[in-house]
Amino acid sequence: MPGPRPLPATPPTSRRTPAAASAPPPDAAAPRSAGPAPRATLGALRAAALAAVAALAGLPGAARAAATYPQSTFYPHSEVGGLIQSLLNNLLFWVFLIFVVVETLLVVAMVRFRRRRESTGPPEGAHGHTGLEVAWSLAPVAILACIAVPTVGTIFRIGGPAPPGALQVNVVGHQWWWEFQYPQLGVVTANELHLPVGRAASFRLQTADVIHSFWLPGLSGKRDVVPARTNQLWFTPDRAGTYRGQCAEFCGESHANMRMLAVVETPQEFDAWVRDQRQPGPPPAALAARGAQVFSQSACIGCHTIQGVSAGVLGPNLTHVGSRSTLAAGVLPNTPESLGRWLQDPPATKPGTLMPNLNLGRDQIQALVAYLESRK
Ligand code: HEC
Ligand SMILES: [Cu+2]
Repeated sequence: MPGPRPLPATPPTSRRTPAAASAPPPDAAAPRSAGPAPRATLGALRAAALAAVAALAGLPGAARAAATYPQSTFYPHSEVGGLIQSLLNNLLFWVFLIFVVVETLLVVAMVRFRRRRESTGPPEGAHGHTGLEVAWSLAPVAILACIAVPTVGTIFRIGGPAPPGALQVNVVGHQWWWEFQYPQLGVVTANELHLPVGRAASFRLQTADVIHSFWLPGLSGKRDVVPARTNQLWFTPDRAGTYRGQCAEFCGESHANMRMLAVVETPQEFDAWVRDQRQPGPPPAALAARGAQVFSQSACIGCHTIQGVSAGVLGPNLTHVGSRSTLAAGVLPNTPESLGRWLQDPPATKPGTLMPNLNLGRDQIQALVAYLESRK
């Protein structure tokens, strides 16, 4: 922005030192000039307007750059995400319009009614202008209506019941991981949600402990998961892909380590995944068989379910842990090395985790890794 400039069109008024302002103007009786703003002021205004337009023109570029960020809400891939996005665009339009009108009036008032050399005393006020008063009472009503109607409409559309035939998913937030149950399919998994593209998914959101918030920014808005309450959320993913999400409500030490993935896939891929998840898992062989033995003789069984082996519910269901792409809610990639690291000392990897260090020996860990990784 250019700095203040002298106003060459009316040189005497350009320097308003306190002395000049207090000096009695020679033509004090002359009516206050309301002529066009001096040319230099208009030039400065034009430059400022151009700068503002250039900055705004940069916004879509910034939004495009956001597409490379995996947790951007700006490129939604569900109809619910799209509704929220168009509401945002709608509100941004009104907000921008209000900004332009208000700033224009402000600048016009500043230029047109500025103190002039010839002016004396305080400026004249305009009192009791009924037209103006009605206008500035009605304008906010109109603006609020423009904002409220689409907002409330969107709230009702996305807060209503899921479309018929939706896939039911029960989400349970835990410190610090997500449990996903598919009651219609008899599948329970953790941290990695699978959804078929084009079919509505209806979520029942509950928590096992404190308040969490379920958020998959690329697919929909947030929904809190509140103790002793069941919240609802639904959306229909419209593009296959892997979407990242995470807890969006501070829930303790490892809140930032409470991530999830939503794998949106074709109905055939989804059905294949469900088929695999419903299998009891392969019989363990060789080293894995030794791992199975360690597992069923350790504290693991008190906290973890493996179908046909144990029924603990404090930690994630491990029946098909080998099929997931991450461990400990997105903290580690699911590789034998990082699984070994996890089993050796969970709290060292994930501060505060409710899985304790069980002081396993090296060969126990090796056997457990072979066993768990074989559980695809
Ligand atoms: C006191 C309960 C408890 C015990 C005992 C326990 N775990 Fe865990 N386990 C947890 C919890 C809770 C998590 C979730 C950690 C997180 O992500 O914050 C977990 C996570 C895991 C994971 C990662 C799963 C995933 O999908 O992210 C594996 C693997 C695992 N445990 C294996 C074991 C094995 C093997 C044993 C026995 C040697 C064991 N656990 C004993 C509570 C327990
Ligand atoms: Cu959290």
